[in-house]
Amino acid sequence: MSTITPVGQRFSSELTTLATLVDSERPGWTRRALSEFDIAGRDYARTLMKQAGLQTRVDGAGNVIGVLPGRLGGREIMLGSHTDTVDGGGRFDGITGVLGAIEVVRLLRENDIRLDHDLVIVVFFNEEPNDFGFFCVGSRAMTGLVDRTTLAATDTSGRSLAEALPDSGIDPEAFLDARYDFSKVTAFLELHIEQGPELERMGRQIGVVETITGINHFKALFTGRQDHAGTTPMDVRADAGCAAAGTVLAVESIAESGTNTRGTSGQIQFTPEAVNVVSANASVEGEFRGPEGSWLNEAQRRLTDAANQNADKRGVHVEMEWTTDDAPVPLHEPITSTIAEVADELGHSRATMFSGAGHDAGIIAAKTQVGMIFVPSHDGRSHCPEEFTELDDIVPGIEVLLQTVLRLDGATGSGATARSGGAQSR
Ligand code: HGY
Ligand code: MN
Ligand code: MN
Repeated sequence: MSTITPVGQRFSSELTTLATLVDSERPGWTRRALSEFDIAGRDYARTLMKQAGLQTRVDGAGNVIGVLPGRLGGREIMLGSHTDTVDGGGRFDGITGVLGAIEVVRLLRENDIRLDHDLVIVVFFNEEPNDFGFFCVGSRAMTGLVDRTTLAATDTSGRSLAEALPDSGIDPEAFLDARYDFSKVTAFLELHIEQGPELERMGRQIGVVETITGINHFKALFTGRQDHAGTTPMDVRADAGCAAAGTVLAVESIAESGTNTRGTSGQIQFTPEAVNVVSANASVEGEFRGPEGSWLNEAQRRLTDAANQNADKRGVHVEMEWTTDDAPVPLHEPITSTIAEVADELGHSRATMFSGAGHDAGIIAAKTQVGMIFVPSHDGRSHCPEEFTELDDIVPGIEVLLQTVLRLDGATGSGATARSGGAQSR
């Protein structure tokens, strides 16, 4: 295997530039989908793609797609991730995979290596949950998982996704028509930070992802009766806020019942927000995650029961909606074992892992073979300003990504050719 060392400084300076394209009025590094900052982030990534020699376009769903034509054409290897962040997020989630993929393109060209396959790089639109109840929006559009129901979804102000998309330069009709032809895609690979503590705890450099978590999102709306907080006796109240609070605690206790299972009530709203008023309405939005579809279904049933019990005993009405239920996604052989072999041959320690985070890879897996490569997260922190991965921990991930591409190209084509003796990139 010819060792080609990624140029860490390029990655680092591009990460720094991307980290300036954020909403400075929000904590951490905030570049939420459908914001002006997200547009700037994807535009910057497209500029880097062009500079790396890719033919670029933006599809009907806002996905930025770059192509490095192969010797034979016709078949593709796809790499990608996302540049949008959560509110108050970090600098590495998604961005590591986008900049890492672009670095792979540069290394191939600088070492005069021409793949058989076309190499396709994708910056997926809107991977993080948006205000309309959806996440992995761009990859869902590419795989045909969006429809007019998606467009009709509304945010808390009542605005629909269809009304919001044009502000990001996306025509709702083109959004519905953004299916990608995956029949020519041999494999999809995503480099990503682990976002958890396992690699650092084990002292390993590379995570070879076996399964991506299932995710069930819910939205519970409680309707009670607005009353005076001082004069209304406790036994005649219909307190929507207390019914919601009991449901939040049920999420926690249900999630504690499984292995690698998680439950989070990330958004809670009481209306009116007044310390001396019994809340008329309350909403709870959250999710369950886990490696087993059967557990997720059982958790969904148990929480629906708990919400109804918390509402009934207070004379409150509840409506429970499950907005997404993505089953756990086993990733594919021989992609996974190829990643492991490459890590071994490069001398990078590795561990097989479950991903508690969702990824575009989990959506693309319905259409082609998929593999994921993790690099460690410092203190296991992510979706927060403390999210951090050392550059020395990212470079091995890019090396594994590059060599896995070469291995897959060779395994399913006649193999990449170095037009001249490949120079060592430093
Ligand atoms: O929420 C997730 O798991 C991912 O980081 N979007
Ligand atoms: Mn994320
Ligand atoms: Mn991510």
